[in-house]
Amino acid sequence: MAERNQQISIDSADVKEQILKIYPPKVARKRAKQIVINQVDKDENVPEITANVRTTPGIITQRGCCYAGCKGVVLGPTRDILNLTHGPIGCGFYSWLTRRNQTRPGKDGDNFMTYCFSTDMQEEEIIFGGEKKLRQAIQEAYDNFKPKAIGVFATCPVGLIGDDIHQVCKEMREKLGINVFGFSCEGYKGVSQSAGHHIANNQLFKHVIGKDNTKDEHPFKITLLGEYNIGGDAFIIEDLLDRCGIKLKATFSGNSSYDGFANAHMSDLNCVMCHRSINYVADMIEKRYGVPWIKINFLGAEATAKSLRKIAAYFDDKKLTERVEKVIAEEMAAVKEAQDQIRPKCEGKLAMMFVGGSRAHHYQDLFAEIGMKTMAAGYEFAHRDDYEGRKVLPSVKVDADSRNIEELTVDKDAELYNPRKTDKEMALLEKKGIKFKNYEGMMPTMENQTLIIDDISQHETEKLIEIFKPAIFCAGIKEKYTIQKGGTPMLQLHSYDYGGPFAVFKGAITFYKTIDRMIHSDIWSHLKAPWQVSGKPTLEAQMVKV
Ligand code: CFM
Repeated sequence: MAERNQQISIDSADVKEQILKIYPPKVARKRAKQIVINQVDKDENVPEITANVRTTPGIITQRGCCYAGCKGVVLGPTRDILNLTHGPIGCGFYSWLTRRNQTRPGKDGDNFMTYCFSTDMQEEEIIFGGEKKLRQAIQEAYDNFKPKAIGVFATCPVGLIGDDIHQVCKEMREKLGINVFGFSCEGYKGVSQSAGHHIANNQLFKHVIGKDNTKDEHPFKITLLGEYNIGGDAFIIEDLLDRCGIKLKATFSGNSSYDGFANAHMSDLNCVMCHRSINYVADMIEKRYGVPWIKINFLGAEATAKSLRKIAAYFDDKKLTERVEKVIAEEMAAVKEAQDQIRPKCEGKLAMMFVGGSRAHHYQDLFAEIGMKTMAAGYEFAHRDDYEGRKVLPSVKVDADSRNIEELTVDKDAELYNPRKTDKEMALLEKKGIKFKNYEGMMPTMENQTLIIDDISQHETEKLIEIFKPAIFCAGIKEKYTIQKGGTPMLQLHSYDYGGPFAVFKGAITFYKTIDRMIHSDIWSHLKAPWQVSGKPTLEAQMVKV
């Protein structure tokens, strides 16, 4: 077995075999398609991975549900849309303040995030229907809080008993004179939270975006899509953009407001941070209003500099470019100093990350900046394009689960469609290396022979750690304690373990220091798991052969 923290050469095919060998043949065959050994050719083509498919029953997955993706992820960070869960109290309660999306109160002070709103369905509603209770709850929420908008989220039983939340929302919208809209995001829809993102995006587009057409004369205004202000990331991104003279009109949906969403289509460029959760909105805004989108990344100092330069190049203004370069130079001085201190201590050490649908890619840049290598990575619920790059989209099969989700047909807006750049300007920008509507994916940026694993299971996690002994493993709360008890430093990349922010230049420095501290703490060498003390496992079990 490899020594911890050493550069190692292990045959990935052998590792894959070792991981799969415990599974019954049918499960092993299925998992083999989700465990891929990376191989990038000169045209950046990579092997195909199976993703966005149902988890095999019996496998311990880290995924969440559709409701979590809609109510928790995309709409959760909206401070002044009152989010009302229609369902049993558990769904509302367990999606209440469990994600570290921070917000500032708006000018009007409205911030409903600290409240948990639910219809608290009981047996009576399950049997006789819950629409009456929903109507009452919307009324009560309105009477108490007078919000601008109310979002209603359906949970599993609502879909099963057939409550028509959209009809209730329509009635209440007319009665109260505020925007009330619903999300059919029952937990069972789709194979993971990813379906919920799509449903959230569709409804935001249908019911909120485009409601306010006020013009904004700022010359460099952008909207940030797919940045959720975990641990304050969006705050420091906004500060940085401010210093560069770029106006952040709206963020979907970290530190966001209803008014920001309603007017977001009036900005001149959409910058997509988390492609997985929100690329649909970027596409729809472009089709209807003519606002182009680019992929940016504010995780990693180099990636941040590159993203700022892309934005400046898009606006093609000499003063803006100079200002951006000045800010980059100022920030990079401190970044370099931190890298010089930390890199020699971390160089060559191994990292692994299995997170959500975008961070397992973005955070590799931060590790690389202190010389660390990502040996294995994967997403919980991403699709093939997040792994292989957006160019594979035409070959992604539409399966039964995706068919469950409405595909909106979007046309050009008769009055507001306004391509921000002419075809000629766009072609020129492309020539300069700015790719529009493009996301290169995780695999083309990773080294050959690294392991890419989709929807990783607990067994596979433990096996990887046993074989590679990585210096650090990044994942979420569900895996955290088993990994730590086995003596491996573990950083939560969802919540940042109550640390962060990790975005832009300042966050990069915080990240380097966090990693350095974690992997050099000697607590791990003092730790002995119970089975290491007794020499025997504390519990044994066998897989049923099918
Ligand atoms: Fe996008 Fe996210 Fe992520 Fe995601 Fe998430 Fe998250 Fe995530 Mo947790 S929207 S895909 S559904 S970047 S909550 S802020 S950290 S799994 S990698």
